[in-house]
Amino acid sequence: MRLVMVLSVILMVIICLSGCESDSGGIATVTRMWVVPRMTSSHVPYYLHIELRPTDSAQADKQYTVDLYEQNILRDSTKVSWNQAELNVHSEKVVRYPMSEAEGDSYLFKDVSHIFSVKVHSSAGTEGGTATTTPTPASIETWHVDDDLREYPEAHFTNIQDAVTAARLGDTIIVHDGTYIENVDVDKSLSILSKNGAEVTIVEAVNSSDRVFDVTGDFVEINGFTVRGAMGGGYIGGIYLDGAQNCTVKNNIVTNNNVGIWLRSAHHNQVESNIVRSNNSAGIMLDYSSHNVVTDNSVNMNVEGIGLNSSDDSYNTITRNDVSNNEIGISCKDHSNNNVIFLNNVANNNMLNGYAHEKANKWYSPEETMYTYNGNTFVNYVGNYWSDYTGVDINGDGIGDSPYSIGNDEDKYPLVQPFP
Ligand SMILES: [Ca+2]
Ligand SMILES: [Ca+2]
Ligand SMILES: [Ca+2]
Repeated sequence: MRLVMVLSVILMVIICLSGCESDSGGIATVTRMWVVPRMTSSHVPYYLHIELRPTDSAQADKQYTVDLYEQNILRDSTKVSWNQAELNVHSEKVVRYPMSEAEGDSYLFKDVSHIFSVKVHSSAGTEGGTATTTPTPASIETWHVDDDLREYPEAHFTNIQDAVTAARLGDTIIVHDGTYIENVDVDKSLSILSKNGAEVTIVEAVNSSDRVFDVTGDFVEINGFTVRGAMGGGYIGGIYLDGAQNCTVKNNIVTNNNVGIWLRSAHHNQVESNIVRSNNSAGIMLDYSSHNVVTDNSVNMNVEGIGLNSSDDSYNTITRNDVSNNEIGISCKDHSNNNVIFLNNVANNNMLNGYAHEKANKWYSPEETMYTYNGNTFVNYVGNYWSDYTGVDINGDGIGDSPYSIGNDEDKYPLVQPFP
């Protein structure tokens, strides 16, 4: 008897699912399905969001159940309803289901439509049957921006902010060659990418007292722009991550701002392969920010090259950067601790190559590493190259035999040649 029941349940599901495929007369269609990343204010790290558009079969003010299936197995349910005004314009509604952090991570920005499906139905039995629908969700959308509509005449917008406003979480914005005079506020997870790189895609502050890119959303990527003209004092930077997490700032040329790239209370971000030069104060500044990676940047001709500035800057990794011809190269001010700073080339900075307020950071690799020097292979910790290091390397392993002094701290393994 029990076996029969189980079988019939399975059969019902199968019937539903096969029926779903062909049923176009359901209550609602799924127009979109996406995973929303961690919001700092939320207790649940991720939600699966599903956008539903009512069909003509939907009735006003009736509560419908939305069953979520994950790979054809019922996982969760929630409710949705529309009033008559909403039905008149087929107004979309978003329902959402909590996900674990691990799930959210693996589904984020992926096409989840082949994993999840939904069934929208009225309360069982009372409405003369169940209407169902299977999603044909739109994939993540790509928006095109072109300032003069020359490179991309079909572009959706001529400025970046309008695209950011129109886009939904997880969308991609492609910015074509041009000069964009604007200040862009990015408050949601988006990839904002130039089509052809920073040399030909310029974003310049229209209001020099505002940031060029002001990022408050998590999981934002800003890739391939010249960013300039945020010259005002105070908390003004070319690219400013304000409490943002898991963002990527990559392949940009950041120049002629107050601070070039500024992370404030921003964690787990990647700042990579940017050219940061000729900014009025710091090139790259980390402020109350932890677990960020700053790597492969060229940081030149700023007042301070890379600055870790305030308390609670910790567990950041600063590596493989060229930091030269600034007034001060790399500085760790008070209460910046547990940062790891290694394999940087710090050269020809006018006042100081390095400064540390206290002995609280590692100015060498977290682990011993294998490297070759003059054709020989060695295993050791590796520090940074400092152009004004005066020590000697008697044993010829490429590492100075005495520490390099950095304010109140030191690099115990200074490199005697720049890192290639
Ligand atoms: Ca253009
Ligand atoms: Ca702004
Ligand atoms: Ca040595």
